[in-house]
Amino acid sequence: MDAVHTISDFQHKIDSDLNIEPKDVMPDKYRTHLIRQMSQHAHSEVIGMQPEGNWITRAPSLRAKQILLAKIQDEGGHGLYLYSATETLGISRDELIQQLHEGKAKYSNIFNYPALTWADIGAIGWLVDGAAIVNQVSLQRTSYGPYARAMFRICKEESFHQRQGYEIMANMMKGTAAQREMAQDAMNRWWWPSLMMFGPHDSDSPHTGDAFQYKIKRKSNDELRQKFIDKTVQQAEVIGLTIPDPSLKWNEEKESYDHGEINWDEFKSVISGNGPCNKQRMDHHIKYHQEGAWVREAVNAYAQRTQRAEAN
Ligand code: BYC
Repeated sequence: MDAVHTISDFQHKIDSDLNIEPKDVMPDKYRTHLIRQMSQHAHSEVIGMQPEGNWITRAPSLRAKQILLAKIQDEGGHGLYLYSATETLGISRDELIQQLHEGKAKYSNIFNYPALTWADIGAIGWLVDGAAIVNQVSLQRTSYGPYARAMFRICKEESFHQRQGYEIMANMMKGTAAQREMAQDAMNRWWWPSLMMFGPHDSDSPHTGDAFQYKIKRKSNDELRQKFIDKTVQQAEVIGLTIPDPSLKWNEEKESYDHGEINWDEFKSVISGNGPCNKQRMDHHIKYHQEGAWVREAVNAYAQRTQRAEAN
């Protein structure tokens, strides 16, 4: 189908499972929903570099350091694709960053927890990237073309990240008693916040209705969370880690795991700015954004000079 010129063309494209593209006419509600979700996604990728960046100088081997550096660089790249994709909706990168700094835009709850030990780097790669993949594979079928296409590339890189985290955890579980204890401690601290990454239960999720109507979401928060739990419990068992949930139990009938209740008070507190590292993450971002102003000015000046030279 050619470019969309009317709202009824838009609906026809949505109904036919075709991607909406930047120049298509779209309802304001669709545009603002996407700007909110995609910018939060971009901010999460970039803020997510901080807990891991903290370990680059302390990685236990040169190999581990190289892999971690490459992973963190990938996350920065994901942020850039997502900011560019969001800009196609008619908002500038400056405005998006300003919304983040003013607390008007959120980023994932998970990056407000500290990475205390090397095992936390394993847990982040395995659980956090693992949860992100489950969510993002489903977003490969989201209705907005630039977002869906960004997801394809991001998912390929995230699979590598998930494996690097699992490898760290598997190696630690083959190590000394102290290493095994460290891995289990990281598992205990990261498990529940990872489940919170999928957002509130469907019954408490205000955006899910519109997200399904516009085919922005293809699977609900609870469906994706369940998928992640079912796949991850088995991976934990293989390397001898215990999931810190006494209520976790295989349900024959549902062919999936029943799990304990998530602490939604903690989730609400963290996403409202009161998690253990919210202030630290934001202060860090603001400081380096301000210090980088001269780079942005130089890039703009160079682009203007090149444009002038080409025009002459
Ligand atoms: N954290 O109606 P709901 C990565 C908010 S980074 C914070 O269910 P929706 C990585 C939600 O925004 C990958 N806030 O919302 C990077 C809303 O508040 P607002 C990150 C959350 O949008 C570096 C309210 O709660 N992935 O992998 O339908 C290193 C009600 O929620 C969260 C993405 O960003 C949360 N977890 O569904 C390592 C995925 N959950 O906006 C790894 C893209 C909910 O009204 N995003 N809230 O103020 C999505 O798929 C959806 O936005 C969500 C939430 C499933 C997260």
